[in-house]
Amino acid sequence: MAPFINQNIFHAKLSGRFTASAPSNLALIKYWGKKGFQLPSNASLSLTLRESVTKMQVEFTYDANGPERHWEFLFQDEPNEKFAKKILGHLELMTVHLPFLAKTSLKINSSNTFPHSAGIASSASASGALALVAVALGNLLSGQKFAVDTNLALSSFLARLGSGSGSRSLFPYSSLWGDLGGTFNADHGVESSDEFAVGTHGQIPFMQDLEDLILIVDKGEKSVSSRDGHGLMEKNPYAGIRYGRANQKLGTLFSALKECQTAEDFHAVGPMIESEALELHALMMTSSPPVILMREKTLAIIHELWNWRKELGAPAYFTLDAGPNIHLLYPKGQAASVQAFLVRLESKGLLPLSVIYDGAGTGPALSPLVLL
Ligand code: 2P0
Repeated sequence: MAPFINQNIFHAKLSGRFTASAPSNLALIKYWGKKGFQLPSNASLSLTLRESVTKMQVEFTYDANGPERHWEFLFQDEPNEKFAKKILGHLELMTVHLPFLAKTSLKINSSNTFPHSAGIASSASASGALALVAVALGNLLSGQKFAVDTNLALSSFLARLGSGSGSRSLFPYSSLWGDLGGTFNADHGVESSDEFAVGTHGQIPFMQDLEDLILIVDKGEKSVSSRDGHGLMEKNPYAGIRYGRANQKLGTLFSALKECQTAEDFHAVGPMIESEALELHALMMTSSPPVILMREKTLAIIHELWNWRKELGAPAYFTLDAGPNIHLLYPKGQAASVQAFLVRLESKGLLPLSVIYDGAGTGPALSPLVLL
């Protein structure tokens, strides 16, 4: 696919500012294990979040004949070494495909709408926002005008270089990343690819109606980074079974989601989502060294959810990311019932530390260019 942007840059010097925002996303079928460079060992399917968003303001000066480019990163107006390392590393990787970046000085100021400690993937939203700006800048400097879908595919490709899950942060409501082969593509009218993610709202519009109540049970730093977690899959004894099985599960879930129309229909897909979350954690537990990211409270809340569902039949199911916090997924219209669940948790001494009301979102946004 790369290099995909025409490198005929028409400007000798240009300064301006782009502001982009990109959401985080929540995988229903998980990306856990890589091959090659930032390619997934299996396909993943995600919900694009609405409230958990990275906003990035990027001031740029492209100067074909200027001095060395200078890149500067601030997180919420302050220097942040850890985030800067990630973002600047991502820019280096993008420069391979977008050589104009080597002559572009950048001042990036990034902020998140969600607390870092919430365990929501800020690397996904940040890499999505940065890639969006990089593509917009390339188009501006080269005068290329791609169709919207092409711009998103390019952005997704570039986001992937910074964070695999970031490739899925650029599409409304739902996204699929990973090559599932010709039969899946033909059956569902999707061009699935390892190189970039695609939007799947047209195929599975039901995802638009999903809400995600995030129950924060622990605010500590993760004991294993995602990058190290992916690495652990290389020697996981179940890796061979996992990748084919994950793709198969994705196909089954995708077909079932296509059939969903009413809130009650969520019962047909919820169990698959829960079992996939537990499978992700089972993979961590069977890695060497083993990793346990769930806390006592995570398990207690899961058991309480199961009891509650048995009694009341509410269409609410959990998933987990690579962390201890619970994402309670339910179709719109179930808010009162979910509130009752929180009251029930309180009565059992299981109230989470905090909650975030999130849900399906429309995806990224790019503000018009401001020339400086
Ligand atoms: C996912 N996770 O599909 C899975 C589920 C965490 C649990 O993708 O190394 O931060 O940057 O490509 O994307 C986390 O992995 O890893 C992740 P990198 P990333 O959302």
